[in-house]
Amino acid sequence: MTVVSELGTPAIRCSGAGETAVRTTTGGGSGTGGVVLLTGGLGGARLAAALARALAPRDLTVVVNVGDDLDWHGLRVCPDLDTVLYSLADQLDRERGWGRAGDTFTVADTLGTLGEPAWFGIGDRDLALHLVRADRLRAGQSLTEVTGDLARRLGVVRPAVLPASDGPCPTVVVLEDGRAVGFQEWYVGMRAEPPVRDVAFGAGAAAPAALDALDGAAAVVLGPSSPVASIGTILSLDGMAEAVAAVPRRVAVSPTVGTHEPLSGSVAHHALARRQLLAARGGVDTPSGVAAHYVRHHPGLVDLYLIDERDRDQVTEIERAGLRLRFAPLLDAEGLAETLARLVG
Ligand code: FO1
Repeated sequence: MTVVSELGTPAIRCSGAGETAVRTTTGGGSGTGGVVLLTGGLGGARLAAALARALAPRDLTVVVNVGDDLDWHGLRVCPDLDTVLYSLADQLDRERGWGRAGDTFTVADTLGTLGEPAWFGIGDRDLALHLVRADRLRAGQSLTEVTGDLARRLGVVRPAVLPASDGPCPTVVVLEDGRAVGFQEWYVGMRAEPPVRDVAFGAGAAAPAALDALDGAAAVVLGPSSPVASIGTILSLDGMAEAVAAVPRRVAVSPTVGTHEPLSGSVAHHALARRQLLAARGGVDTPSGVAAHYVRHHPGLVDLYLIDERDRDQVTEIERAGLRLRFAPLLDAEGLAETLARLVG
C-alpha cells in the first residue's frame, strides 16, 4: 500500500502581508455554497491547493487537525496546520514532508548540547513562525486568528485555512504495555513503532469559524489523511460530527492506494502510524478497511467514497460495507481535485 503523496504545487498566493486572505469571522453561516476539506497535514496539503484551483471561484475552506499539536519549550507547535500553510505558500520541505524548505537546525542541535531532549526538533526558519505564533497567542488572539495572520504573512490568499479547534485537544496514544504517551512522542520519538492499544482524543470544542464554514456548505470532503489521527480527531470535537452530518454532500477519500510499491521516508513513516492506529480501532489500512472504519465509527456520515482505479478488486467489499463509491486518480492531486469538483458541483 502507498499513501497518497501530500507534496505538490503551490496554492494561489499574494505578494505580501496585509491582503485579506482567510476568513476568521464567526456566525451567520458564511460557508454557504462553499466546500470544506477536513485534513491532517501530510494527506491533504497538496489536495488543498489543487482543490482550491479546481473549485474557483467557489470558496474552499481547509479545516486542519490540531490533535498532533504539542508544547515545545513554551511554543505551540501545530505540525498539521504548518504543513498545510507551508505547502500552500510553496515553502514546505518536500523531502521531509514537514517544516520549511532549506531550513537549518542550529537551535535544535544547540538545545541538544545543553542536555535538552533531542527527539523533536524545530528548524531555525520554522522557529521564526513559532515565535510569532507564541507571541500572538500570548497577546490573546485565538489560534484561528493567528492562523489567518500567519497565512497572510506567508502570502496565502486561497484557500482559507482554519484550525479544527482553538483550544488544545492533544491526542494521547496508549501503548500495548499500558503507557500513555503524547502523539508526537509516539510518532516522532518512537517512530510510530510500538503497537497501540488505544487512542484517546483530547476532548474540546470545535473552533467557531470551522463550524461556521460547515454551516451552509454545499459539500465536505474528508481528505486522504489518517482516518483515526486526523479525521477521527477532528470529528471527535464537540459539535463537529453534527456539523459535518448536516452538510448535504459528504465525500471521503481513501488515504491508501494499493500500488504494492515499497514505501520510504516520511510516506512510509506516516503509513506505519496510520496502520497502527487503525489496528488499535480494529481496522486495516486498505481502501476497503478504511471504508469499513468510517461505516463502523462514523455511521451514516460518508455518502460517497473515492478510491483509485487500481483498487477495483475492493469494490465488492466496500459496497458490502455500505458505501457508494467512485473512482478517482488518487495519486494525481490535480486529477483528484477535478473529480471532486465535478462530484460536489
Ligand atoms: N517529524 C519528525 O519525524 N521529527 C521531528 O523532529 C519533527 C519536528 C517537527 C517540527 C515542526 C513540525 O511542524 C513538524 C515536525 N515533524 C517532525 C513532523 C510531525 O511530527 C508530523 O508530520 C505530524 O505530526 C504527523 O501528522
